[in-house]
Amino acid sequence: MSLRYPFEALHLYTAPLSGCSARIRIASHLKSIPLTYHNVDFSKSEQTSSSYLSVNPNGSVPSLVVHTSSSGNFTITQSPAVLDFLESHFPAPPLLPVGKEKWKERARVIELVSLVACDIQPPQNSRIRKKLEEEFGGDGIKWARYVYERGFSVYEESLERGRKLDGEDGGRGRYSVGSEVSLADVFLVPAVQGALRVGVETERWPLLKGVVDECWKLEAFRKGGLGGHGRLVP
Ligand SMILES: N[C@@H](CCC(=O)N[C@@H](CS)C(=O)NCC(=O)O)C(=O)O
Repeated sequence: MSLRYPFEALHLYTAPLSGCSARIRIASHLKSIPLTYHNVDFSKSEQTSSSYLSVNPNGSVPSLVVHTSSSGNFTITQSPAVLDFLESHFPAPPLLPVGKEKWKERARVIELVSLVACDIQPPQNSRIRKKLEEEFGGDGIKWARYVYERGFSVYEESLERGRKLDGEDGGRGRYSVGSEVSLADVFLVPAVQGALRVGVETERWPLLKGVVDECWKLEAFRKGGLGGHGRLVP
């Protein structure tokens, strides 16, 4: 797929093991959007270099730089804002349920996205863990496990509630919300990959594990996920 006016090119600042960047990579593969990748090397602290801070003052990935022919470059930081941009301009396939009659499904997707984006990912982020260890003498890995385990238990409960709402309707319930891939799955899979890296196994959340296994059958998740090497365990 080539880009349509008014975008000339889309440049993604990303890091291979960044779950927040993986959200964008997976969504762009699902939607067949061509992105030019720029790797930000965390091992060299490039995310806090002055050149990268001029792109993203939060010192985090992802950042999407949109090159336009009419008004120069426009930078979007924060993965939900980037995903909203992609959803608006590349609506197929939709990753957010559309239409008034789908209001419950849409609310469920945004609820699950928020659970990962607000209640799971930020508290276990590497810079928080580092601070916890260096300034408060805490155990960053143990903390990350706690955050993931608590969050995934809530996710599992939400899936259970959703399945009850959907009833025994044929193939429904394969993914986080219904039978279509949504942003909820795009946020969940990289979070599960991050959790595996700190030793959290997903067997104890059977619905969540089922969703992740189903997503992993899709190339977009294998290509865009953490590491991008086609493995669930990075
Ligand atoms: N709310 C931001 C979070 C971005 C974020 O925290 N990204 C992580 C990687 S997943 C990062 O760049 N961390 C930098 C660091 O820990 O120094 C978003 O959704 O884009």
